[in-house]
Amino acid sequence: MKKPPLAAVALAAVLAVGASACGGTTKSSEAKDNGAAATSGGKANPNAPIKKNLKLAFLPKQVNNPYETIVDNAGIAGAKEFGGQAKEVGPSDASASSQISYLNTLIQQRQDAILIAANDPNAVCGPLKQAMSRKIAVVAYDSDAAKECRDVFINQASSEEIGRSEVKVMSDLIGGKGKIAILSATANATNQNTWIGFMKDELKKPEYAGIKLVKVAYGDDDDQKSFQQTQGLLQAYPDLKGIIAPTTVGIAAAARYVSGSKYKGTVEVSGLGTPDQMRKFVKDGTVSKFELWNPGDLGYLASYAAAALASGQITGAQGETFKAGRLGERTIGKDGEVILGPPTVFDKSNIDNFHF
Ligand code: RAM
Repeated sequence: MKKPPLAAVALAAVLAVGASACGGTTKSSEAKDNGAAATSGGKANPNAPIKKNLKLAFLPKQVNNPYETIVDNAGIAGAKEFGGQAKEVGPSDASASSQISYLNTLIQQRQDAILIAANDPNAVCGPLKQAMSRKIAVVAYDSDAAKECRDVFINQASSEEIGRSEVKVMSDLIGGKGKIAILSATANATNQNTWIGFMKDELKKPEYAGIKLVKVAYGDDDDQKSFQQTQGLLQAYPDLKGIIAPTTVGIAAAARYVSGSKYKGTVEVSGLGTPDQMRKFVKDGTVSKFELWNPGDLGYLASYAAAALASGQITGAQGETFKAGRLGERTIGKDGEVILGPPTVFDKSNIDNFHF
């Protein structure tokens, strides 16, 4: 897999948005000071060695999502580097209630760390707090749990940057004018809802006055439902100019629908996708540009953060640092958030350089 430094730098320059972390979905150090569920319960010891044979469990939004598979497989491979044993368990639908039963089992199994991409920030809180009270490290990755219910959140990129840049990309594609819709994942997904919040805020800027967001639809990160939702959007709004799908499942389904319909060439599809799923739609002209980060690096970073927490090197407080293997030293930011790095924009000029 190639690294994307140039594209990433270019995007960061184009965006010129603050790299500050988003509000609302992350943890405050005050919560920890209040005794709210700190895993170690004590002070961080940055020199503590990584414990041997740590048991890590990844609980993705759903297991049959190619994106989550890349993330978790890389996390599992990363754990081998420090002698840990990691596994992935999870539901086939992206629902919070399905995740709860997995959480209960993982707590009974006395995992050293649970890593979760939360399908709802609050619905999974009860079992996550229970896990932390039993000294199980809790790492949210990809989609955050409420900040008092996890030790750290490994965010793929600045949520603000993701949301604002998706509007900017779409605006460029449609010449700053016309109706657009968002095809999201599930209605309660923390990550998509945070990004959509920033998209709506970005759309308030005068340069986007010609763009009207007509609908936010939900495909539940289910391929068929996302395909049908795309069809429904285009039936309801035949003059739609663009669809932003901030989900790898949604964008692939939307692109597949548009590529086989009369809307190909008139409706732009953009958002977040994996290069392997989107390549054919870039090559057939349905999709011009979309974004993503390196999902493997996200899982790898989450694994190292889990090991650092479970070994007492960090507690999740702002300013603590830990070593994340090939990704180098990382620092915990405000509200327990660790940011992987800026996203990359893919188009026909660079897509063949990326294989994930
Ligand atoms: C889907 C999931 C995931 C999100 C990506 C971009 O695979 O919704 O949570 O981060 O899209």
